[in-house]
Amino acid sequence: MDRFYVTTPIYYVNGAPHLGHAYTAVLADALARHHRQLGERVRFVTGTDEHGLKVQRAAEAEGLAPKALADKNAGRFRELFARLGLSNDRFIRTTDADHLATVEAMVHRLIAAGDVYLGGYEGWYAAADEAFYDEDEVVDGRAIASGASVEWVREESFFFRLSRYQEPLLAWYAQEPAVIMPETRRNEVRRFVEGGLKDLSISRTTFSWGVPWPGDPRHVLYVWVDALTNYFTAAGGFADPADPAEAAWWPADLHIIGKDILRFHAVYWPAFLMSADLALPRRILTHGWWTAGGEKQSKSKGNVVDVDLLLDRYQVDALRYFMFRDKPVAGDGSFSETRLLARSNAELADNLGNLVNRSLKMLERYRGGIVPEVVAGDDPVDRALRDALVATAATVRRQMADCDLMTAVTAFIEQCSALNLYVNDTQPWSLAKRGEDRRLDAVLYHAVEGLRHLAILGYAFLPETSQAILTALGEPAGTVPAWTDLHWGGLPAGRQTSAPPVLFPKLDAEALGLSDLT
Ligand code: ME8
Repeated sequence: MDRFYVTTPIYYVNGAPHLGHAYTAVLADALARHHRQLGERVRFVTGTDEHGLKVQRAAEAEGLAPKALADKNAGRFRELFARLGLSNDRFIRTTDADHLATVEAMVHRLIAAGDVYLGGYEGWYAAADEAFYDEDEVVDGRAIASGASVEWVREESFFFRLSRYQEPLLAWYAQEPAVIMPETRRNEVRRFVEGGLKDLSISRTTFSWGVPWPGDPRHVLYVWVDALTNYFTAAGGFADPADPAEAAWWPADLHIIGKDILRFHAVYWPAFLMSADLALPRRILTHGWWTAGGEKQSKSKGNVVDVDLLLDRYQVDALRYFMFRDKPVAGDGSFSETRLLARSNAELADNLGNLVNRSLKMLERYRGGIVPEVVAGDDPVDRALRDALVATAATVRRQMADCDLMTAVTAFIEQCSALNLYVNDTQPWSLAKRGEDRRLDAVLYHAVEGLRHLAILGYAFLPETSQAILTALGEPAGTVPAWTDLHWGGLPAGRQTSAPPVLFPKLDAEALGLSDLT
């Protein structure tokens, strides 16, 4: 594959972003960066979902027009994503003009396919989820799946003939078993579809904050049709003859979503695409939740972690690293700042940071910071280090292809430990004392060339750190370190390196007042 189009969900603008939003965004960013390293053309899109009842109500509660609330909160998402170092190519908002045009064209396609009819909807609706629920999905006024409170709605509505797509969807799941990841989620979706699909209400008449139904402005489009279509808009939409290159981004290679919105992405979205005669996404990665007190962190539960606060305390790379390292992608994980602090100190400051510091300092002390001549040296310790670096690169590559960031980042940090051990074992300071110059050259070379490898391997997870290491090694700054540069001997002899950067200052739990945090 020579291209990679990756998306995050677009986030509701009813409130401020929190750790859960940051997580999906950073996952997508790491995969986008990795694919850029592989030399692929990459498009990475994130953004905000701005229409619907939930946003309209939040705006009313704040005494703002919905668009004003959307502007305010879209700005907060943008700012946070900049702080997190996201490398997205576009931040799409569903109020963007090109999106509105694409949505309208999409609805016309569904109509042209004979998949839309006017009817009456009566049933449960949860504004918090912007979802319709069946009787058996509701208990005591709440949706069982999400806990959101439901209300009974009864109104005229346009329907999408979702029932027509039961068989085509089942055929797609069977033909492309790897599309929905992980497998447990695929099975969940398949069982849901096997249970039968009812036609879906795709318009509302009882509020106004939405895309007007083409040709019938009494209706606004159901927000999920509008929202899901963002992925297609951001791929260029219906081939714009002025810019055919843009449209070439469809289909998406990877949609990354939380498990709360699986049904929308693995059932409704492919059905809309089939109806519109558009290609289906190649993969849908479903991740688990960051929890607090055993529950999903969510704005409505008021149990969210403030990412800005964390970023005031920790390096952005420490937070990114922690989110990959501490929770498997597919599973849930309870967030603990104590653990974030412990990992930042032990794994990043003491392990990686110390390794960079001591290696460059020794090179400075013993060789004036100049990279020594490459010594072929078949010392078994050297060979073992080189072999380990090759193996780690293969592991990271494979795990990133499987979207298993926890295993990938763990292999990376274990490689940092291994390089630290190499320095401990070879004892450059003793070699210097004994005047074993050739051996010292070999060892120093292995240490700093090892650092170069680590900077390339860690770029997807720790982009700022990776750049700082490469800069200290005199490598070109600001460019994406290519995966093909992972070959031994890339660091040229005679290169002047600079003083080690301070990567991860040691943090003190008491000074941070950590006792009253999770
Ligand atoms: O659902 N842990 O938007 P949303 C991990 N607008 N991830 C979490 C999380 C948590 N506790 N909480 C939220 C919507 N997320 C729709 C999407 S897409 C066409 C429309 C992440 O603001 C996770 O990715 O409720 C989840 O799917 C997304 O935020 C939902 O964000």
